[in-house]
Amino acid sequence: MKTSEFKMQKWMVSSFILHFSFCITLCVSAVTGLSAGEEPKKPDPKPPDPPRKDVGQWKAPDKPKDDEHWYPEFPDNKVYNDTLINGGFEEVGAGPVPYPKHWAHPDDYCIFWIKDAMSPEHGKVVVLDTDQAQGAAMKRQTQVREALANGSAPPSPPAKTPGAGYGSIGGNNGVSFYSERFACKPKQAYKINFDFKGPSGGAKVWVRGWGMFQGEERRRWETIVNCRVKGTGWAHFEQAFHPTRRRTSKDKNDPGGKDQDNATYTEVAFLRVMLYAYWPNGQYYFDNVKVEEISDDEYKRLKAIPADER
Ligand SMILES: [Ca+2]
Repeated sequence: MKTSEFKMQKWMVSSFILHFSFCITLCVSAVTGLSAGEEPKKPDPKPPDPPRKDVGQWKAPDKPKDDEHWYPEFPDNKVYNDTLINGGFEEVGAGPVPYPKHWAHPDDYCIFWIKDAMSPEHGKVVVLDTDQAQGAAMKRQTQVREALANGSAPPSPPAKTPGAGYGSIGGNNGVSFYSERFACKPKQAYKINFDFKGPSGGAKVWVRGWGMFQGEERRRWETIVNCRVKGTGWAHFEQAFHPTRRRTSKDKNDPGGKDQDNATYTEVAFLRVMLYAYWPNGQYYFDNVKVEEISDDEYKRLKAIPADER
C-alpha cells in the first residue's frame, strides 16, 4: 500500500470515529438533556402534598366494605353508643382476648394495648408500631380478624420484623385502629382532643361519619387532626368539627335546605374515631381521646385558631 493511500485510509477511519463519537454524544444529550461535561441534575424533591380541600367537607361516599380489609377488626356495634367511650383505654372488654372496651382488638404485632412505662400516669395506652414488614403485618391482621369472627383467640403473633424500610406497613398501608360507632347529632358541633407521643407528622387522628346514601350505608364525611409535635414527650391536641354542616350559601333565593346561618345540613348517622400512623416507621402512642359537644360559637372560635397554636 502506498504511503498516501495509507494516510487516506487512516484519515477516513479517524474521521469516522470522530463523527461516530459526536453522534453518540448528541444522542445522549438528547436523551438526558445534558451537554458534554455537565453534571446530571438531582431530581427535584417531592413537592408537599397540596392542602386537602375535602377535609371537613362533603365528600363522595365510599363503600364501607372498602375499609374492612385494612384492619384486624372493624367494631360493628349496630346500636350506636351515645358518644365516644373509653378513650383513655382503661376499661377492659370481655371476649376471647382482652381489649380496650368499645374499641377494636389489638393484634399484638402492629397494634398494642399496653402501659406506657415511661409515663405511668397514662395507665393503658394504644401504641401503633409501623416498623413491620407489610406482608407479615397484613397476614397477622387477617389472622386476628378470622379468629375473632370465629369467636376464638388469635394464635400468638409471629416474630417481629423491624427494619423493613420502605417495605414496611408504615411505608405502605399504615396502621389503623378504630373505635366503635357513636351517634352523630344533627346540627351539632363537636371537638376532639387527645394525647399523642411519637415521631412528628407520622400520625393522624380521623373522625369519620357514615350515613345512608341511595339506600346504602356509606362513609359521608371525615376530618383529620395531623399529629405534628416539637418534642419527644406527650403532646395534647384539640380540634373542632361539624359533621352535618355543609356549604354556606349567601344566595337568599337558594331553596336548598338553607338555615338561619346560611349553612345547609345533611344526615350523618354515626361517627368513628380512627387512630392512624404510617411514616416514618416507629412507635406512635395515643391516650385520653375525647369527643365533646360544643356550641357553634365555640366551634367558630376554635376554627379561627391556626393549627400550630392549638
Ligand atoms: Ca390511659
